[in-house]
This record gives sequence, structure tokens and C-alpha cells, in this order.
Amino acid sequence: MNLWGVNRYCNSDDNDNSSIIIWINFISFRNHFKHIRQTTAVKMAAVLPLLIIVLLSKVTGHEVDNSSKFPLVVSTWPFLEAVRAGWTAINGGLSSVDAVVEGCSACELLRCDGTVGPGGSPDENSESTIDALIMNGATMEVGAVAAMRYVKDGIKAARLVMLYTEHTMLAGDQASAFAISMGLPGPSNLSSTESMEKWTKWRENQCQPNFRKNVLPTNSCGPYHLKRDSNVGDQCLVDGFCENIRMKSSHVDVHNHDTISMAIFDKSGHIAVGTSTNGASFKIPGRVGDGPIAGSSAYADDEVGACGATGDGDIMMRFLPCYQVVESMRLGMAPRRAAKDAISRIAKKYPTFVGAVFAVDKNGTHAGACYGWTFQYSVRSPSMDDVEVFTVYP
Ligand code: SD4
Repeated sequence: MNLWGVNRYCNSDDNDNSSIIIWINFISFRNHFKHIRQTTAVKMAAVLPLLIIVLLSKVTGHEVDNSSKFPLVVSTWPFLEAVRAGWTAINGGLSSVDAVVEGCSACELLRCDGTVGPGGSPDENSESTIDALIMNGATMEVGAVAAMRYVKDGIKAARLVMLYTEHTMLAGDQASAFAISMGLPGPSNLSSTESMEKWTKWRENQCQPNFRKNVLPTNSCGPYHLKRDSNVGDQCLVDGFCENIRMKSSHVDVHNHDTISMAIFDKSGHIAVGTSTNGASFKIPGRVGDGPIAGSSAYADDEVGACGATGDGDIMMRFLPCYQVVESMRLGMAPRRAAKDAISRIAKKYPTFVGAVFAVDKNGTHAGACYGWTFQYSVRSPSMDDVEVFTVYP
């Protein structure tokens, strides 16, 4: 489904037509050249340098065209208001880092999907916590907060870590204390009526589903204790991988997708990426997902491009899919192929996982890939009147 009447199938459509343009230039040059061959040598000497200049100016002109692709905002899911906020910020002259903060903050405020920002994804104890990350693709600086309680502004807290500490990530209550000490509002209750209702229903359903394994009791709420089973731990040695882990279905699905991951290129092509999420519902308290992990939920390098991810973070963070995407692009892969490659590396080991990435190269060419669900990502570029939503099928 496309909310904007623009239906793009990203597995078949990178927005890169540079090779076509150069090919057309070559054909017309060749045709011209055939004609010139039939004329005198004097004419040829006069016209040939001119043609070379025209050809060169076309190619150079195309490169100049590329820069008109910026600024550029790309985000996971149809988080339209967030993309508009990022777009307004980058056009208003903010840096790409600050524009990412504006974009992700808009989603936190709106509680996009009910699950970015406060008030979503209750953990086993009913609390909501926030994971967030920001990365500057010009300097490779990163700031992140993990399992942060009592502070609503995840992406702003991540920026505080990046700008005012030598660290990369702060976690738990100490992350909250740091954010509040640096001026963010709090302590605040991050639960909402919806998150409490969701948690109450889950309790009534004997705390199913949950993230426990190899424990008893299996189908009721804790306290849990270890299952005395000699196979635990050993079963993975059989063929190098655990069949029971491999086949366990993902806790993240299309009704439970809750990460905004956003990339913003400024007019000069400087990139920042950011992620904000309240993670997975009914997680074990203390759980940190892929959201604050650089290279997993997002990654950027001005020299190459950017990536954002969403999905089953417990699985995805084992593969650093966004690092993989950017490094594959560095080695020459087109965004579409790099995205598909990163996703298929995970799917090969975890056939029931659910996830997606978008990839953008330094020229602004973008693509997506997904597994286990249909993915949508949003784009705003100078050639668009408003945000466009791209749909990617598994
Ligand atoms: C997490 N990656 O914490 C997040 C959840 C998500 O789409 O992105 N869902 O695992």
C-alpha cells in the first residue's frame, strides 16, 4: 500500500539513471561521428574538438546534476511527519546531525506507530524504555543511549552523549541521570494508557509470548528457573547452529514495528543517521536492542553513504547489517545489491527473522531490502513535492 499514490518497487528500481544518460550521449556522439567521417578532413579537424567538449560537458553536467539530489532525507516506514521535520530542518540550514534530531524527535513526540518515543513496548514489568543512536558520517562520531528510563527524548539524549562526552553509549538509569543533568526534561513516567492495557492483556495471557528460553515454567509468568537439561548449550554444536533457535519465530512483526531510522544528507553531501525506538514488547528488563548499536540500526560514512535498519533487533545486531551495507557499497556494490546481501546473510542463518534495511550511496541513490514482511521507507528530495513512500517486497 502506498499512502501517496506513488508506488515504487524498490527491488527493481534504484533511482540511478547515470549509465543510461552516458550511453545515450555515446550513441549520439557516434552518430555524429559517422556523419563527420564523410566530410573533409578540414571539417573533421574543426568539429571533433567541439564534439569532445560537448561530450565532456554532458558527463560533467551529470555530476553536477547529482548534487541537485541534495539535501535528501530517507527514513524507515511511512513516518511522513518525521521526514517533513527533517526536511524543513536541513533546508532551514541546520546541520545534518541536528536535522536528524529534529526528524526523530518529531516521531518521538508523535509516538509514531505508538511505539517510537514514550508510551509503547512495555517490558515484563510494564515499563517503557528507550534506545537511540546518532552518528555523524563526516567524523564517525557516535552517541547512543540504551534501555533509558524516565526520559522521553531519546535522540536528544544520544546527541548529548555524542557532543558532551568522550563516550559512545550510556545505558540504563545512569543514561537517564546524565540526560537530565544535561538539561533534558525528566524524570518522567514513560508508560501510557495503551502500554499499560497491552501489558495487562499480556499478563492475563500468562505472559505469552515472551523472550525466555530454556527455563521453567514455559507457559506462565515467572519467577523462572533454569531448565535442567543437559542439551542446553550443546545442541548448537551438532551442525554448528541451533535448529530450535533458528526456527523460533520472531517477536517483531508488521504490527509491532517501532524503529525510526533516518539518514539526512545536507546540500554538500554530509551525512548523519539516527535511530529511536522503544524496542520490543515484553522484553526482559535491561534488554538493549539494535537501536543504539552503530552499524546495526544505522551507519554512515560521508565517503560512501548511509544505511538504516528495522526489525528483530536481537537477531539483527548479531550481523551489523548497516555496517555491512556501507562496507559493501564501499567495495562497489550498488545500494540495492548491498541491501539485499546484508538481509540475506541474516536470513540464511535465521529463516524466521523479520527485518529490513534501506541503503543510500553518496550520490543519493537509494534502495531497500526486506525479509519476512513488506517494508516501506520514505524519501524526500529536491525533485519531490512531498515525501514519497517506497514499497519493498520480500
Ligand atoms: C528492536 N529494532 O529493538 C527494534 C525493533 C524494530 O521494527 O525495529 N522493529 O529490536
